Amino acid sequence: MTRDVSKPLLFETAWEVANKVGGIYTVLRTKAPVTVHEYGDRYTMIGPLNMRTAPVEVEQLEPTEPALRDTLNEMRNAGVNFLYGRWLIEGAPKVLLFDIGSVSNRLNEWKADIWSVAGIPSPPDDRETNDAVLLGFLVAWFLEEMTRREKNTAIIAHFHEWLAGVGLVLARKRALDVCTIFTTHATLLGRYLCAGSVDFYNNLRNFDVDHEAGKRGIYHRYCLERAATHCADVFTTVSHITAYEAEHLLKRKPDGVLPNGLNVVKFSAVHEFQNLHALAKEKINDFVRGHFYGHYDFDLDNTLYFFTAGRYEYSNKGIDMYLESLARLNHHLKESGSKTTVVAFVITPAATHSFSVETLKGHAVIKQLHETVAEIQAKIGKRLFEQAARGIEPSGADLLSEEEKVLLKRRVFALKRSTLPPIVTHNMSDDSKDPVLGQLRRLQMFNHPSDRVKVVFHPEFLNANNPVLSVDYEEFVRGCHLGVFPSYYEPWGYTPAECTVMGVPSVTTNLSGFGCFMEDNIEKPQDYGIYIVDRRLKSADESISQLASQMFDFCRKTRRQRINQRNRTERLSDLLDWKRMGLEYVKARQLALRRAFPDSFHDDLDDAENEALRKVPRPLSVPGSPHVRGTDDPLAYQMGELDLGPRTDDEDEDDRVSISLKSGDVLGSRDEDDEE
Ligand code: G6P
Ligand code: 1S3
Repeated sequence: MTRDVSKPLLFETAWEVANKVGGIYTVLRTKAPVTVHEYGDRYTMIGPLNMRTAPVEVEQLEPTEPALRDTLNEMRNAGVNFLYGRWLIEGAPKVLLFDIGSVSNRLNEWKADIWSVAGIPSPPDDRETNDAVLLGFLVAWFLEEMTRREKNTAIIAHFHEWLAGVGLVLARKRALDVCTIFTTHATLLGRYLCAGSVDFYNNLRNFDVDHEAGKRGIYHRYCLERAATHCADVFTTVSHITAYEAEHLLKRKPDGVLPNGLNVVKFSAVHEFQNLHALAKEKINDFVRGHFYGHYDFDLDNTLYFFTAGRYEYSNKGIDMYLESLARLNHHLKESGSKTTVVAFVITPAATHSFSVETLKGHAVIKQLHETVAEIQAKIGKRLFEQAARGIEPSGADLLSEEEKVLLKRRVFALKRSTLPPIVTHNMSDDSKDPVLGQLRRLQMFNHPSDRVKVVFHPEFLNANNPVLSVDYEEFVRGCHLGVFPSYYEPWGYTPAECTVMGVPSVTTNLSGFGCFMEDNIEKPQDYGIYIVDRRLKSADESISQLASQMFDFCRKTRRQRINQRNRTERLSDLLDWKRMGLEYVKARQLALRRAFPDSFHDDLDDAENEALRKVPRPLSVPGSPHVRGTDDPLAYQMGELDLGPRTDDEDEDDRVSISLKSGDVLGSRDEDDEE
């Protein structure tokens, strides 16, 4: 059928629409403004209805567009419950959240259906697969009704990750008149294989995928993922390294790579983010004083805060390598007689009971000391004023009353402690089996006064209502000096990207999508505060040494050098802005339209119209798309058919900020006193 492809409708389905689980939530949320800018009301995100979060995140609306209104009415009449409305985030995209519980009575029927149409089994007790089936059938039902009612306009259905892929498989099996895109943000098998003790990257070509999936009890999930991959008009992933992985594990070479961006908010005063660093650091200082009470014998002015954060995938996220390297850093700092202290945080959620008594006590005694000093300070001020007003010259000797001296002494005694400062802030549910604690014990990192590297394991995500570390994640990142993310399995990796846009240097690896992207685009990433550990060609031991020496070099920077480096890091944020990255999504949609509706692309259209159909819109008031190394790179998966060719000479000079990144420092002039 011929459909009008000039103003298509776009439905983007994912499990994490207004439903925070992991990185895909960040993709959808931060990408919303550019997609809404391009599609306006023709864009709707579809996901599951999470009754805990949706009511506070989504404002309910009545659909007005006839095809959508009638479709939803029909589904409602058939017993489907949903929430349609506006997601209250920047861009305010329309969302349609299906209550999968309202159709759970159809689960067995639909599972039988997916078996009969696609030959995919779904065992009874896999909750995630059951949810995926329910959501998938609802989405396919919705798309089918929409295509019946909306006959003229092309419809693009974009699905993220296997959990949303069932709808895509059904759309293909039912031959719905929509074009489809499948984006995978990881592969199921890749994640499982990497978490085991497998030499993953050297064996990618050789895995017997069905056998490996079966061995791990995920064969049915793997089938769903692979089916979505093969049913899509356009198949994409988030990085070249994951494209390579997908080609071997899912057996389809991706049509392109859609790297993840961020919604970059620039402060009008360049120095603002530096001020924010100082303010947030002061809050972390407060925490550190409380946590290390009794052993707080180091100078906070010469203390650096390192951190790693993310889901608790111990080896995939490189937490193991982080801890090993910290132990070596500790050794180097001690050996070199350094006066610098590093407080290294691990922020990752694990099963806990509550904050430990020791942690709470530390913060209580420091709080008491704060209050006592503030009280005494006020009294001293009053006394000084009285004396001066009466013409008596204050001597200073009698500033403190005997009572105040005793009170202060008591507060100081309360700070004494016979144990070392804890390495974990909470009571763990299973202390003896926890991998972080196990490794810290093995490495003998117990926050001894002689240690130059102290460790704090905070096994819970941060939030500003936290009684001991009262900062949200963003504020915490801003207050730190270095994010360390030595991942082994990381299709993209938002954590270092978030550091970058906040002007905080970070460590990543050449096995992470982000690390490879930076390596591809920037001549000397380390000059911009992006340190890349080689985990591809080096042995684990060599990688650990490399990371330890990167951290050691960082510790030797002066404050001035750190400030300069933060400025340079922050300048990279344009490179990660969705206003650039979103162009790859634009290309993917164009390719899907061309593949699904070839008859709608008439070569005999007059030039202007033809141009309008083909041309990727210019980015929104920012420089053009970043240069990605040429196709000689074996990991290069360009958006083949729609490759719009090399950029032309008539583009604005300013538009090429990142194009010359490989050959020169064009992200702004170097600071006078840059050290390297
Ligand atoms: C920012 C602030 C400065 C502060 C500095 C501390 O740049 O604007 O006033 O001195 O941070 O940097 P540091 O790396 O020592 O935390
Ligand atoms: C995935 O989430 P993860 O942390 O399980 O998707 C993210 C968004 O694309 C990506 O940044 C991350 O590397 C993947 O692993």
